Amino acid sequence: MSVKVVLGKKEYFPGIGKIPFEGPDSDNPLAFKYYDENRVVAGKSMRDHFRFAVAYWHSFCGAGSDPFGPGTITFPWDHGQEPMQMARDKLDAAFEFITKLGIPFYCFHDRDIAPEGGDVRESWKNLEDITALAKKKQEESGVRLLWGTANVFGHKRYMNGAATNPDFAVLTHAAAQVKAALEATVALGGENYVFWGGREGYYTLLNTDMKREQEHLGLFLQKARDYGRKIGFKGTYLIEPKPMEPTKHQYDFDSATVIGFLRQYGLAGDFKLNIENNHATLAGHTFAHDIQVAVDAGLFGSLDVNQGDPHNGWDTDEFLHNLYDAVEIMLVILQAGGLKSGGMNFDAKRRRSSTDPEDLFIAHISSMDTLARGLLIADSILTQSPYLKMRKERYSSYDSGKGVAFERGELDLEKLADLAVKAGEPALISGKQELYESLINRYIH
Ligand code: XUL
Ligand code: CO
Repeated sequence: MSVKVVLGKKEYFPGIGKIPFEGPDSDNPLAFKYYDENRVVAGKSMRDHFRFAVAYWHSFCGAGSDPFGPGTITFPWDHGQEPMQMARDKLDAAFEFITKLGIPFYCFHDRDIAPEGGDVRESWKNLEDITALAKKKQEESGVRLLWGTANVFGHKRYMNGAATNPDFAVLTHAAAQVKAALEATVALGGENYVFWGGREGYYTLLNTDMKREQEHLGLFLQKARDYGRKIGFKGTYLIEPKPMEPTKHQYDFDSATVIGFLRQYGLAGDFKLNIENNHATLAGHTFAHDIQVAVDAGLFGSLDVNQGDPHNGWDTDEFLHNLYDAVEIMLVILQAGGLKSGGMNFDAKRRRSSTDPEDLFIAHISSMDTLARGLLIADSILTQSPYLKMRKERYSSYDSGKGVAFERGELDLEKLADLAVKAGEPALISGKQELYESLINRYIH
């Protein structure tokens, strides 16, 4: 793709303007059909419901390489220039893209926005310089930082983990990176800070002291939390569960595992969960399930939105376009009272063969529209259908009589057993799964 220069300013996505809302009858792939940022649904604008964010790494760094071949996508901001100049050009391109799409937030790893230097100090300086530029870009555009994070998994030094590395020297390098990434996040007013456990896990128990590694991870997170608070970070720390890949056994397996870990290490007051669809499905759950688990624990933080391929078992990070999933998660989120300081980060990549610059726009637009439709449908189900009443009635035996006494903790096991003896075999009560499924489909159609 060519770069257009107008009045000395480079345009990296020429020919594509601000993406308009045109409504459901529009045939224009570069327009929103359902995501109308100002439309109020369930008391909030769509903009505030979703708090969408662009993921810097997939959108501006990942050129489509896979184990079988190099990248296929040519980025116009990458033409062999010196690495810091490339980082500055990439920043210009990123803000042009985010602004044209009208997305309010972005997310990054330290190494996405600034290159690793020859040593720790040079890496810190690179990140500080780009952070200063990003701050200006944020002020000019109104785009905000949903979260920052550190890439402590890509460099070869992290091949055996970062905070869980058996070598203490590697752990200190992870600390150096996390320290600087926290500083960048604070400087940019980031609302959250994410820890995805990159290579925190193991391949074989034969060479692994799991207990010691997990204790190191707990300590590391405590120290990172304390430093962030010391430099003025008031936002939420987030852990992003993933069950496998890159390691065979990732320590942050799923929501339930991470909740136990946070409670064990005294982190649940500062940390919440950042839940990703394709990570939940790799763990054998649905996205809605892992979100609900976090909501129920009071630890739901934010979302990485994407979807996996139902026919294979790795992290394909596709843009979410499954309407049924969107409805299911919006049902959970609406009932939980919304995203609060979290958001929906598009941790998704276009396919390796989607090489046109417009494909990056279309991918985001399609996902935003899918989620907007999901919101509208979920809101109708909750406000117009008998769905909530049906589910409540399933539990009505706990709303009166001995059921209430049980819920209050007033019946011991002997009293409960007596009740069974007296009442005899209970009548079968249908779970009505197909009725629920048909109700959801009726509202989708
Ligand atoms: C990897 C993944 C990461 C985190 C941030 O599967 O999801 O990109 O979101 O480190
Ligand atoms: Co993610």
